[in-house]
Amino acid sequence: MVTLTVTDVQKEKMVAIKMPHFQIVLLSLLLNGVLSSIIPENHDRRSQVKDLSDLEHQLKGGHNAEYDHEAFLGKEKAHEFDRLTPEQSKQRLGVLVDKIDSNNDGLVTEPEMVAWIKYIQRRYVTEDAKTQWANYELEGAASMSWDYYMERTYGSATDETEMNSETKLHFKEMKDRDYRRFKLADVDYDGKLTFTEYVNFLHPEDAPHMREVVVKETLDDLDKNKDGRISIDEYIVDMWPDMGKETEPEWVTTEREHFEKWRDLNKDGFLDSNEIQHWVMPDDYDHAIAESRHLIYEADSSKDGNLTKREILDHSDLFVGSQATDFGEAFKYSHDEF
Ligand SMILES: [Ca+2]
Ligand SMILES: [Ca+2]
Ligand SMILES: [Ca+2]
Ligand SMILES: [Ca+2]
Repeated sequence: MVTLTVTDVQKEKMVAIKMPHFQIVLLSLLLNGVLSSIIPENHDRRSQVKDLSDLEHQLKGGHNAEYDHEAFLGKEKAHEFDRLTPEQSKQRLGVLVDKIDSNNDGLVTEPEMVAWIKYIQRRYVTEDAKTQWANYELEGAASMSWDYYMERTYGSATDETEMNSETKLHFKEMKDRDYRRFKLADVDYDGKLTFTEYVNFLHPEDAPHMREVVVKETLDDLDKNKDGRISIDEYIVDMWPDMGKETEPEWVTTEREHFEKWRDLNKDGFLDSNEIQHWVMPDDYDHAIAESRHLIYEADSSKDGNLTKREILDHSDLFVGSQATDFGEAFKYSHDEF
């Protein structure tokens, strides 16, 4: 077994598809040597989710193209499609359509699209956890203990005696946050995470029993004045750090309206835990339905509520994107990977 230093492990994680907040922060600590800024946790997730939970908003066409591609293809495959020529891209999209049309009647219906999007989501989460599990050199291992996790994540390379007190404090916060997640993920209370438990540790947003930790972490990140709720300014500054320094762009004004209209359900001007949960983790099934309806609505030229392969290929930009600018990686890709 190759012994890696913690720094090497952390560097490997840079290429991982998705990293929990603490790893990103740890990287910036290790690489910069100073704690310059904290990267907002899972900001991409929240910004994706917020668009998706607004079905009405989506149907009006106010959607995020990148999100559509990721929902339809999976995060990793979405980027691979970006590297294909338009012809290659359409050819592979056609192969996908045959898979999505599970009863082979030539029409992709809403339930077929919903099943596909749920499958893609699940696959992404599992693949991501497999990559991380391998980074921890746990292939074949039954479980990971807390001590092993701590050693491999924070390790001895991070000599706390050399840290200033602010850095030390942030390390403590990161470890506390990990411990909270770890305990909640460890459903059989044996102090170790099986791979299945680890999947939920890494992607708590997909596991109902982990929801409270996602709400808590979101609140911790955004609630700057620590009054236990998120004000509209705390909400806005998280996505637009230049708040107060520049003239407000239109998308920020739109976000303010979203906060008032969709997020602050009881209209008291703040987001409480319940409202945060509704925001960052709307029901998974609703999610897949909303995205499916959006895709069908946009591509359904004949307006019969279903999609033919022709309709999907005619709207390939919607499903897989269109910028084939970098062909360098295209030929590494195996054609039967889907
Ligand atoms: Ca069908
Ligand atoms: Ca366990
Ligand atoms: Ca607050
Ligand atoms: Ca409220």
